[in-house]
Amino acid sequence: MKILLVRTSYRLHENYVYNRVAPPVGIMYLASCAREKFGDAEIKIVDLLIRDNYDQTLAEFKPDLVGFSTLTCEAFLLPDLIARAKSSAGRPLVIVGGPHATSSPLSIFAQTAADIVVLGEGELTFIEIIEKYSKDEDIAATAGAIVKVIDKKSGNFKIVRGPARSAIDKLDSLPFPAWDLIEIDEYQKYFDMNIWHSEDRYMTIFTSRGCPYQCIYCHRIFGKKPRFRSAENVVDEIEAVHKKYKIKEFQVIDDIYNLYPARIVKIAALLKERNIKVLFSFPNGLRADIMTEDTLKAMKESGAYNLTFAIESASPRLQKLMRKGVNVEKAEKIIEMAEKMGFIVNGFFMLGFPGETYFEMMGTVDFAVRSKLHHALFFSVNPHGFTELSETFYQSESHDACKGTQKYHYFNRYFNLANVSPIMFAYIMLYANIKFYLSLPRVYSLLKITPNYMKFLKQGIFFFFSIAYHNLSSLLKEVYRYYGPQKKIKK
Ligand code: B12
Ligand code: SF4
Repeated sequence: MKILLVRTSYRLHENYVYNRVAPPVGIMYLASCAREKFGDAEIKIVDLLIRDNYDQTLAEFKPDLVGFSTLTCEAFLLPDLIARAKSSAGRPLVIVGGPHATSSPLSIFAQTAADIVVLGEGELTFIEIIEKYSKDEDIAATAGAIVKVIDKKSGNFKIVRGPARSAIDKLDSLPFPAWDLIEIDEYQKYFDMNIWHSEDRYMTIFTSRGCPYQCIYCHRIFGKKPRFRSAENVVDEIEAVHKKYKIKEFQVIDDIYNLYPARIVKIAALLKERNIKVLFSFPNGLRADIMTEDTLKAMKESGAYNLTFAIESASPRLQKLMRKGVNVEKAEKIIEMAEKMGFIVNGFFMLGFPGETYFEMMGTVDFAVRSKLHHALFFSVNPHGFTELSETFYQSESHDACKGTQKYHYFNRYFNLANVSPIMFAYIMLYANIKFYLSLPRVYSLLKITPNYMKFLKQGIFFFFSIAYHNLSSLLKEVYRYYGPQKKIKK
């Protein structure tokens, strides 16, 4: 069986501002699982984020099965990509998985020629589909999948949804991601999730799945029950990558790495015991109000130098509404402590929650500005499908998870449910960035702490200017939309 796994890419479309890359950990897991289960399977990965070799691979490799991993903002690319796969020599079975498949599965059947959509955590479902397909067994009703069943006589099709798939409890049972199937060195040529790199070469690592918190905007790919790989298993992976690929820098992309502090302490102890000297950054958000001094010390000891805290809003009302419930005062103290301990400290903020007022937005901006954060990202709230946010607040006719999906980008205000006008919203986004960075003490502390000036110059400076440019042009567009000639108003 020849299997091609494709990560779709947004790099060519208009939303260029947060144009980052990261190794495609999800499909690397699928590949290693398929290889472990079916020793004779030939597998290739095409990562369109870094290289456009899709048609060439289809023509030369002639896969029997093509699996796509897609985000909602890339979903508009699927119809064409799938059509090209379907007309290629191998006439492959097409499966779509990943965040968009989990968020808006039915839209994929409506818009593309995909055969199967896989929901959520994909390894076990993927293996079962391959097994059934290779034995020519019926795939419909596979747990975790939705299958298009075509009536051979009439040509009509129906959609069969299998039962829910249980989560993988023992994450240690999964093989490590298939690093050999990606071009590791290509990733360092592009901007990635960590603008403060110490080393050029890096690898991403995912050490836990599922989160017990209930934030209304969050994906549910891995469910609500947290599951952790053991400290030994995590350190084994780090050791393997370090030895095999001489990589020293790891980006931990867990949703909530610091949920289980004892494991962090154990990871630090094991790295020390095995004399593995590596560096860690956490670009995907840690929870500040459950962080402790001991956990920070253990992280520092194990080589962590760059932390990101997802605060989102300084308003207690909005913390309650979004069900994140961060204790903002505690978060502020932890940020200060982490800064004192010598970490680079980043913050994530979201503006534009339903009913959010001007004063609430400004309160969040003020919090960020007065905090000891080195770097802050101000995102606008967007409703992804299969989140409580989209189900509760965006049930209007204007919300169609398939329409304009390429605009589902953290810096775009595709919807505005906040209690401010679009112009004011755009202005606050611009103001937030200017106010945060136009501070001499902050710029000084940033320069003092940057571990790699070249990387910072390349990534950081470009990043700041692109955010400023994006925000300024959004503001001008809103002003033009409001005050410009009527005929030019875009609906
Ligand atoms: C690393 C990361 C990135 C990286 C790489 C993204 C990528 N395409 O791989 C970068 C930095 C590029 C990125 C950028 C963005 N990201 Co991002 N990112 C993540 C993050 C933190 C980890 C992804 C990961 O590797 N997970 C670990 C692996 C194991 O999980 P996985 O990829 O989901 O794969 C599993 C299943 O989904 C499934 N599966 C996946 N693919 C396939 C394919 C097949 C065939 C099958 C059967 C199964 C399957 O099986 C896998 C194993 O269980 C996730 C959050 C998260 N916890 O997943 C957000 C996440 C994917 N990002 C998200 C978003 C919104 C963005 C941005 C749009 C944000 C922005 N700037 O505005 C950008 C833009 C990206 C773009 N293409 O335009 C959302 C996507 C929601 C959605 N419905 O689309 C997520 C889920 C976070 C969230 N806020 O909810 N991101
Ligand atoms: S946003 Fe973070 S804390 Fe909230 S549910 Fe998602 S992963 Fe958990």
